[in-house]
Amino acid sequence: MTDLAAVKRALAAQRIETPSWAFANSGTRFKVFAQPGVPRTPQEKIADAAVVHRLTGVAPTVALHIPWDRVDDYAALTAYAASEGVGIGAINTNVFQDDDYKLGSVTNPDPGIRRKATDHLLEAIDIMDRTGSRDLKLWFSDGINYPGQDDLRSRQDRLAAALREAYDRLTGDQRILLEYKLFEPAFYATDVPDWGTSYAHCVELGERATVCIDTGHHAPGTNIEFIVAFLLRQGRLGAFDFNSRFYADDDLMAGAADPFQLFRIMYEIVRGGALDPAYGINFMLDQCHNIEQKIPAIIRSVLNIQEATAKALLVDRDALGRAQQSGDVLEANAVLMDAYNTDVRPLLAEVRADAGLDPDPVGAYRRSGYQEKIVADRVGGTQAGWGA
Ligand code: RM4
Ligand code: MN
Repeated sequence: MTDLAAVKRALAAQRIETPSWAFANSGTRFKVFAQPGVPRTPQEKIADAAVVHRLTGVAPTVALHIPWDRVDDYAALTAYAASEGVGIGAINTNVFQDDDYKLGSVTNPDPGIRRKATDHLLEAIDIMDRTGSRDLKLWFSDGINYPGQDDLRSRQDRLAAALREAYDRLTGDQRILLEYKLFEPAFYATDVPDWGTSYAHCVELGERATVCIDTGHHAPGTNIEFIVAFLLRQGRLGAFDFNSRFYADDDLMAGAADPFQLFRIMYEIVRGGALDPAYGINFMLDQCHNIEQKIPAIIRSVLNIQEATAKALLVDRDALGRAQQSGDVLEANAVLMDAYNTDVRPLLAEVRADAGLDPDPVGAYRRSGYQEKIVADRVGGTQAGWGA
């Protein structure tokens, strides 16, 4: 029997981090469609993130991307965020947009370029010192397009050396989240292509290095919940970049393409006791809203994750365990599907009402007048960085 009060408490305590870049313009490599009212500054991105938090109650931190969110005074930016009711979350590095990085950043054959890329990682840790951020999120676009273009194994050595330098610079509760991605922009071989590579580098580095799973960064058909279960068992799952995909790294709203997959992932999280923020997993969004309005799309993504989580919490684990133990395949599957097929929207509406929130955050956003206000106030919003 599921304890409904406990389910509601877990849902109220859930935390989801929003990405600053999702509030700004983005696009595909074919076109960036500019939207009116998008943020022009890191402060305006933070203000938008604060709106998402005020309406959902579960998104109290916003991740920054450097250099897109570079400012002179990070203490002032952190104070501004606090005044808006949010905190600065993970610091994302960007070693993929400089001409120097054509043949790689930390894995580049040129030691001077490797130095520049590694220095950027260290700069990001300096920023964490000033914002109080715990997480350094590393994603390397490094890889090669043609067999023979560079030595696969030497590139791993160069990667390990740069990671070591960054790792040794961490203090306090700071940690590294090492993200992987199967392909793109490199097409033949990527230097951190999969969770196994990320995991092996994390183990080599030490306990403060954990894997970040971006749900869009796998081959089609990959069983992501297996990766979740495995990494949790090893104590090496540090974070998610949630988004959804139909084909490759589509960066669509979490839960839009495959809500059942999101449920299966969240079930492994609940099963592993890892939903509680105290466990330390950073549940981030990493999305781009190319054609839809950004703030309500981010709110919708948060709600989709909440719905998947509520269903995962509703799984009758005693009944599931009994069915599994007795080898009752159909019953075990039915127990899981019963939870998935529950309409949890009324339950989440109650959780929001209990927290003094509008039960319908997307509707509340539309009624708030905020969209009209930013369209009027903000002229000349910037891109997140793509094509800039
Ligand atoms: C990458 C990766 C990173 C994100 C950038 C914008 O594909 O997912 O997490 O920082 O995109
Ligand atoms: Mn990502």
